[in-house]
Amino acid sequence: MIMNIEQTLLIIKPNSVLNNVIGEIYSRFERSGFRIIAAKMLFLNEYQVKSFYILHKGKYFFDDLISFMSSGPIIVSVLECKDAVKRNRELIGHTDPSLAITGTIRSDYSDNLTKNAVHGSDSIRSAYREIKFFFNKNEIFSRFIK
Ligand code: 3AN
Repeated sequence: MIMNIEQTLLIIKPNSVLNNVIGEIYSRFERSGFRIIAAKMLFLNEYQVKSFYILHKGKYFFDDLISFMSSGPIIVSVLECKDAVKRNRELIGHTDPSLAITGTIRSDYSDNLTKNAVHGSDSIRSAYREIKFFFNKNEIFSRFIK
């Protein structure tokens, strides 16, 4: 096994699907050396979104987040490369698009703080849980990890 190769979850959120920038977002990852090793389009119901975002339950933005994420189709993907978790977060940028560095995905494609274009796993542990939440092992096609 090659060291430091990681897998992480990317969600292209409903506003990005609506704004027709799925390909542009994928291109940024491909150009940066990520491989897309799993992908599907889903339209989650509130129950499913709540269970994905369970750790945010009780926060003031929880209800808005749930209704937004269940408002339209999303794309869920597994991305793979060296240090994928950290590099995914770097390309995505700050949660609040007004604080995101110019050239990051959230700076370029967010509509506001809730509709902030994409989600990326925030740690190796979250990536493991989030990938498992959406994908079976036989739906993931690693180029590196057996
Ligand atoms: P990130 O996605 O950068 O890891 P989290 O996990 O803290 O951020 O938040 C999950 C999602 O909840 C964000 N992507 C955003 O859509 C929404 N969110 C986070 N913080 C706020 C906030 N202060 N106000 C409104 N929505 C928020």
